[in-house]
Amino acid sequence: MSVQVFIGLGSNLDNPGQQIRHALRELSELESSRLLKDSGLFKSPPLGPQDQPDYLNAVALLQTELEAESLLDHLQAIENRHGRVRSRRWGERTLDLDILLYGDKQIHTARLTVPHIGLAEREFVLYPLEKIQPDLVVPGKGQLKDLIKACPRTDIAFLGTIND
Ligand code: ROI
Repeated sequence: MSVQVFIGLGSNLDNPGQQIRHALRELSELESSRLLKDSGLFKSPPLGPQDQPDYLNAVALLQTELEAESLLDHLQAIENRHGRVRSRRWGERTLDLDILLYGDKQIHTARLTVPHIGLAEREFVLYPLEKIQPDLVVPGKGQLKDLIKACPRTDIAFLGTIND
């Protein structure tokens, strides 16, 4: 059975725009999956240590037949191909791919928490989600519009559409 999945993309190292463009292409090539939409590109100040570059963020909407944990394996393989190394907690990264929402499921396993932890407090997730689906309801958390109203303001900026 196929399910609609929202995936968060973030990068602040090694040409972040290209990291995100390439990652979107790789998402579009995943087995048993189809890339339906992306949010376009957003720029935001780092959440976490401030002595790191600003982030570029986007959200992708994927239709997939992959199970959540199998999708996670694929996302981690893409991150690794992008040279992802974990330096410090909440530190800089070449590419971060997070399963934000997996259909209307709430998942709590050792590897995976869905909806993604922190989703409701992160403008760099909420605004891109709004670009794709303004009337979204986040399982267990309510209307996206209400989450946005309650979210602390940052300097997030929409940079425009993502071209290949
Ligand atoms: N901060 C921003 N602005 N964007 C991110 O994608 C992001 N990702 C992270 C941490 C380090 C928490 N900060 C971030 O993982």
